[in-house]
Amino acid sequence: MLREKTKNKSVLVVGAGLVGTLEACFMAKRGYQVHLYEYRPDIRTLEHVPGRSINLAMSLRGRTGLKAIGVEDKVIRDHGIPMYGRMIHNTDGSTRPIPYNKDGKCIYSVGRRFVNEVLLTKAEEYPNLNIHFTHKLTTCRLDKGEATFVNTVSGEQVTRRADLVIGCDGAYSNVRKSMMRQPFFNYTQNYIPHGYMELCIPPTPEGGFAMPANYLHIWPRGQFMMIALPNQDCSWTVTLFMPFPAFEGLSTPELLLSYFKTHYPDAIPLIGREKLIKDFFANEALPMIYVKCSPYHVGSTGLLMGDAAHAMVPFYGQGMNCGMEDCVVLDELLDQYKDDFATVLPAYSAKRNPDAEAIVDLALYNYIEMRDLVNSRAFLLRRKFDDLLSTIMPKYWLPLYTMVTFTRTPYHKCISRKKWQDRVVKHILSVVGMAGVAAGVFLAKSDPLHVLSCSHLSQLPALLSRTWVAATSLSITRK
Ligand code: FAD
Ligand code: EGU
Repeated sequence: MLREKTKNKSVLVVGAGLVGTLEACFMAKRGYQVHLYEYRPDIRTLEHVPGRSINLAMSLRGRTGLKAIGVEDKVIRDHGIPMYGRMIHNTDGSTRPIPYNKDGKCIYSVGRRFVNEVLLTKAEEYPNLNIHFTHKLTTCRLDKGEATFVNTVSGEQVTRRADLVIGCDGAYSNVRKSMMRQPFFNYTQNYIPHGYMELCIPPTPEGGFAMPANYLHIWPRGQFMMIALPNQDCSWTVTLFMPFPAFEGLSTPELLLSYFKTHYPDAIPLIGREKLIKDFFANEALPMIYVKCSPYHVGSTGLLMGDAAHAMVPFYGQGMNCGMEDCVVLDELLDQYKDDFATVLPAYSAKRNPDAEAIVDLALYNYIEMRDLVNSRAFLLRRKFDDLLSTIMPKYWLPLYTMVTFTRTPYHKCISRKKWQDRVVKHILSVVGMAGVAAGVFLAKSDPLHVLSCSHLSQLPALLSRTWVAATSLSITRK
């Protein structure tokens, strides 16, 4: 398996999270001498892992990364809980399922810790991969392939050198910090006004799921939103999203309960009144940040991947998926340019940056859309129209979330195709609108009462199909 070209080269990966551990496996598989450094102790030895979200939605892009190193089945088949659609919870407690896909395509709810552990165990199978836990990166010189760590147990400081240092140390990356003074390195970070808090719906007394299991449950409420993903043990992780001041406003159990009674009445008995109060006041709201930067590389010796390169808000369920796809894209370029870092790294930055920034934008756009448009009728109408077109032309007209979730269409192309679709829809609607006015005038002339009787609606399908032909032939060129 080891290749002549790579076996004498060393790669140092910083951060043994979801992306760093996967990337270490990819590089070990190519034959590099890999060292993976992680701040925390081995999570497999811990009882409780502190930190963010317990479960995540995994879709095609993440699965492609897992598959390449042979752990897809272990995660998806043996562990993942399929979610075939969203289940919308209305304020009156009624629910409505909206499937993701007509062919039964689905996404999977996976445990962050489980996936990380599977990846660590896989990493240990490579003889040329070494993991160093409790090592915190303090500084690095990416231009020299150098990184300095503090052993958090012994307090000892060590400096390591490698042919390539890859920073996979998350949204608050220290590796990225070291790039700030690099000429032409651009960087922005933004906090959004919302925070999130994780709550829990326990299993029923019989040990089953308290809600239909194979859905992503959503309580959309404009400024507020709640989302629930199923766990292996039949509990649910519920994530409450609210502006920080709103969290602060819920300062007493009475205020909390009345807020839940107003917005999520059906969730109170599911979580349990006492547990809701206990967990809410024991937890704190956590901030959400998004990060854009470029380029991702320094010469032929340094690279950023995963959240370190492109942290995003969670409103598309793509952060981990995108980070895992990073590993696939880098691997493809290493193939293409025969493991020559001096060529591969600039090519990676050039290829990946437009796509990473596209999904950062899409996630942010979704956050705004969820907030402002959930109840807008025009939005729902547009959505229906979109669905109609994708039924008519399932190959050609994919809704945006389908391209993002169920294909590996480069993210920036998802956006340009969506923009093209929006232009087409606008044309169709305006042609339909004009045709409607013309038909109205015509009918009104022949029989004024007839217009009010609505019987002309029967002509609408024919009208629609004709205007469709008209609109598409209106030289709407695809970009
Ligand atoms: P991380 O997972 O943050 O890992 C970074 C690692 O680096 C950690 O192990 C850390 O200990 C280590 N580290 C940090 N600093 C140092 C240092 N100085 N020295 C050494 N090691 C260090 N994504 C999805 O695809 N689907 C979802 O449904 C989804 N839901 C989400 C919900 C929420 C509420 C949030 C906040 C995020 C969600 N995400 C989701 C995004 C996902 O969590 C991240 O994109 C993903 O974890 C990024 O992986 P990473 O390995 O790049 O970073
Ligand atoms: C947010 C927080 C539903 C996990 C976007 C859908 C998310 C996830 C959606 C979180 C939503 C929003 C999509 C998936 C997924 C939906 C998606 C969002 C997982 C457009 C644990 N989003 N998320 N869109 O379609 O494409 O179901 O924290 F509520 S999975 Cl905000 Cl597909």
